[in-house]
Amino acid sequence: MHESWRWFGPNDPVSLGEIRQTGATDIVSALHDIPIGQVWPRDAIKAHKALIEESNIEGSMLHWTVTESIPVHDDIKLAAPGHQAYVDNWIASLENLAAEGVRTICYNFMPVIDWTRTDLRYRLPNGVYALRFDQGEFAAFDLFILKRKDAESDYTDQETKRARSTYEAMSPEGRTELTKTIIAGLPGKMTEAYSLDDFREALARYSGMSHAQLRANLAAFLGQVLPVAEALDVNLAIHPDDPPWDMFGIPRIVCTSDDLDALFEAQPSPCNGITLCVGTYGSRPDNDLPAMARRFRDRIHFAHLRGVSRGREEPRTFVEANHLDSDVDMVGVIKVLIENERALGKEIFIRPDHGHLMMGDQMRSTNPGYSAIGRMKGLAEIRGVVRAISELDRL
Ligand code: DNO
Repeated sequence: MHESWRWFGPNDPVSLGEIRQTGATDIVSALHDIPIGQVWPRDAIKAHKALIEESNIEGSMLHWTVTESIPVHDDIKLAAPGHQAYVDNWIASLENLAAEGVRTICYNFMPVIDWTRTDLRYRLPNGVYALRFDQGEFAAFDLFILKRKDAESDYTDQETKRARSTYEAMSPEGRTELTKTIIAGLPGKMTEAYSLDDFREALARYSGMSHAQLRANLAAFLGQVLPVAEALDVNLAIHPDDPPWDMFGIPRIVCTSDDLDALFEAQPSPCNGITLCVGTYGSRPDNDLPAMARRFRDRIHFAHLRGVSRGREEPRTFVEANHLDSDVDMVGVIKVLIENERALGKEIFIRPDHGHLMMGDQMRSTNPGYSAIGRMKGLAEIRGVVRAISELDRL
């Protein structure tokens, strides 16, 4: 297993020097400054790579091996007129990355918004802060702040009633903060930041879009990308929709095992792979993570290791838990990933996903979910599990 670490580039408060200290060997990164839909020029990729490798010394080498993510322009997801230019650009970026040796590419196909939370500083009893998604707050935003047309039909009467009380109990600052958290998006997102009006417009473009149509648009996109990926030995790794269910009345199509079956049926190429984001898939009680790790064995090129604790009454509400103490059987997942590697004779990239905000990191600014110490704790715990399983098997 290659231990990787996400680095947002020179503006990331967590420096390459700190990453080096965690013992990670591989860097997951992207050219975040390039506008969505534009080509990543080979020179810029080369320079980014050089920056990562510049202070390498024997015994401490970092390499950029995984791209997370090349954003997919919404026009591609909509198959809007003129979207072919964006597909061509996406393929050109892939070719330029491959030419520089970056051959694992994470991406997602979430309409309008990327990963979403409602609370970026949820205090746990031991004093750390975690990311949280609260379905009631989300509904309050959708119904009473965004006032989305026809939103009522997506909620039961009881949910609407609860959302109204949640909304009424929120201070004006709280409402503004929630709005910003949802529509401005989080670091690492692959969609635009919106104003409330732009957001309504972006959603409206999808009105009437069915799951089948969105799936067909993904398959058509991949139909053009995969032959190039095959020729260049590039592995694509689609990231699931986070949270993994429909939001704002528009379809999300990478949420479950069945969704993945449909994806591979539409495009069987071996380069059509996935990012097993354990935390995202694990946000649904009907996703059995060790079973998925086994089932999609030869499709998993990259894994995000983290887990959530789901609400007892409302399972769509979740808080990001300690890496080994969530609702997901993390040890079971890691065991399967190790078995997969042995069976296939190849190593995958894993990274600790999201960490709690803790200790000294509480005194500085870091990107939500992307603290240094919390992620290092996650990585250290995962590393321990990997080592223990690998050694025990040998005894
Ligand atoms: C959040 C991440 C996402 C992810 C993109 C992948 O922490 O999982 O930003 O990188 O959705 O395309």
